[in-house]
Amino acid sequence: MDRTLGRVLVIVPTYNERENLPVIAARLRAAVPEAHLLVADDNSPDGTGAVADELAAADDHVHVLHRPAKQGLGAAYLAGFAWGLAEGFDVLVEMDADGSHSPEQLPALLDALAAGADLVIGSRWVRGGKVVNWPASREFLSRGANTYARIVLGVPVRDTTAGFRAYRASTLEKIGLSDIQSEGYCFQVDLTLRTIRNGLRVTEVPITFTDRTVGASKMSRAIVAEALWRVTLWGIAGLPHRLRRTR
Ligand SMILES: Nc1nc2c(ncn2[C@@H]2O[C@H](COP(=O)(O)OP(=O)(O)O)[C@@H](O)[C@H]2O)c(=O)[nH]1
Ligand SMILES: [Mg+2]
Repeated sequence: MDRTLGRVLVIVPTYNERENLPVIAARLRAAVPEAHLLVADDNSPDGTGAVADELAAADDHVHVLHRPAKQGLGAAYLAGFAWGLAEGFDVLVEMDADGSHSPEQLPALLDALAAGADLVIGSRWVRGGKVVNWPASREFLSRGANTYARIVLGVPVRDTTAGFRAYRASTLEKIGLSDIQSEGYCFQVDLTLRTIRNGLRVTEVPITFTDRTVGASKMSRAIVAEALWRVTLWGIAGLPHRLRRTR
């Protein structure tokens, strides 16, 4: 792994991940020992926050952000980014707690960042990318959402909803985080679009995404609905720009 990137912070949002968190934390600490971990917990009823505190007490590379209530993935990441930027981290990574994203594949994402990308997406839908154990309905939803986003937004990215990614701190500073309203998984599309519209470089690296075996998904109809209407509005708002480009 390239060491010129500087200090790396991996942000893991949690809501009811008490059994998964210690496993993913240990895997990350073993796979990329120099990286720090920030758990952003939304006051999980199952006590994930207390589990995170125990991990942090035993390891100076583990930190916890306790948030008051379930406010969605977007809000948890924005709070994590603000914490990491204030602490002076140079790279901010997003990763799920449930084992779907392999910490062992993080070095590949970091290598692509070191090679010149401003945002690296761990992608299921590029050549070499895979999903394991996903029900057909989830694969259909993800493929459909990505195809819709790619066409409506006109971005050349195969997996805009992916949640395993690495940002340079400079990317987050440039795209502006203060006016982000996306709450659910469309947060990922939002940040991809902002990165591209700011003229920054996005690279997709193939990953193997393995569905969780423990705990429950927080995916909901409300999250899908939010993604659909926001992506549609972003597409309409971007139309004048796209038409100018093609003329
Ligand atoms: N802090 C926080 N974490 C969340 C929230 N919603 C989902 N997560 C976390 O985000 C990650 C992805 O969610 P998950 O339910 O696995 O989504 P799926 O893989 O798309 O089914 C997991 O680590 C969840 O615990 C939320 O509202 N707040
Ligand atoms: Mg998951």
